[in-house]
Amino acid sequence: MHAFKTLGQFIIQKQADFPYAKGELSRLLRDIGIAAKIVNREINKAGLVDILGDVGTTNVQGEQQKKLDVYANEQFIAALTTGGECCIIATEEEEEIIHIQSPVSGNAKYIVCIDPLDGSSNTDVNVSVGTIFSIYRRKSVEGLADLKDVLQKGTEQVAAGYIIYGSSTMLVYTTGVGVNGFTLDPSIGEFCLSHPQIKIPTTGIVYSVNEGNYVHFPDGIKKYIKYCQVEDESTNRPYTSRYIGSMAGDIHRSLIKGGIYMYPTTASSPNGKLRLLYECNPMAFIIEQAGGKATTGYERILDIQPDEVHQRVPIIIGSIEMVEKAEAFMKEFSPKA
Ligand code: P6P
Repeated sequence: MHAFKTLGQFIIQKQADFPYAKGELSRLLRDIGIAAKIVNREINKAGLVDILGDVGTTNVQGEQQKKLDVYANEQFIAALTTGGECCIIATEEEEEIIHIQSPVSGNAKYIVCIDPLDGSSNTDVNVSVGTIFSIYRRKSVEGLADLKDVLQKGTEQVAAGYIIYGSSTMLVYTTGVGVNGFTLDPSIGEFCLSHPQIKIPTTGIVYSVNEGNYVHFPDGIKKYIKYCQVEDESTNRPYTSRYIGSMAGDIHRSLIKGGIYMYPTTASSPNGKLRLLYECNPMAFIIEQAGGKATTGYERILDIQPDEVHQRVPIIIGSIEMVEKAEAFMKEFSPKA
């Protein structure tokens, strides 16, 4: 019988890291873990029931919503509402922020920004998808929390994490004291500590970018991609290209094996495609906590002051030596105007 530590046991044990913690963040993380298990169950049987395919509606991004998108959004909102620790939710699936008005959450102090099912276009073809979340403490001290409590820099996050629904289902999160990974054991319905204190390798041999957009990339990114492809045994090049079109999957591989993931500006996404609040900031917090780096090519992702909820930014993230090499190419060939 192996001795395992469940997510719940770990959260409670780590609560001691925060002397003033009264358990609210622990309960909030527990609520997210519960919703993740419910979403996981539906994803795992999606091919068997009519939950795939489009619902005929589109989300704020103008993307065709898949039934699983809608389902996942509903489950995380329900869990966070019932749990009573969250006062505002900003979700990719809704234009406006959601104020949680319930007796139990009247004094709730946490804000959750979430992409309930990132990479959902992969659900029809059985490729990994993910949930990405970011947690802030409200700054306002009186009245209802509002938009300014949501538009906080990534450096203000109190926790961030992702769930990856892949060959196994994992929850990876940080509260600013390292990064820990938990694998769902379906036989007991618990996330169990499987990857304690994850550290991202300082370098790697995998670069991850949608090269279909190559012609529209900044010259610095083009030069970096060519650098990755040049033969040089002393630096293990040419690197390998891997891109699955699901941020959680591409970032998770980089975290475990080392590597770099990039979503630069393109013609169709002049500010980049990925959203600052619920994709780039949480992933940047996790990767920095694991010893990596996350930048737009010009500035640290976590230092950006958000202007609006669904703001997009370009991102270069992963092993620190690879990210710094890409930054050097950006500085030389695509200097900031
Ligand atoms: P493209 C999924 O839609 C997503 O937000 C990320 O998960 C993924 O890395 C990226 O967009 C894929 O975008 O334009 O390469 O299909």
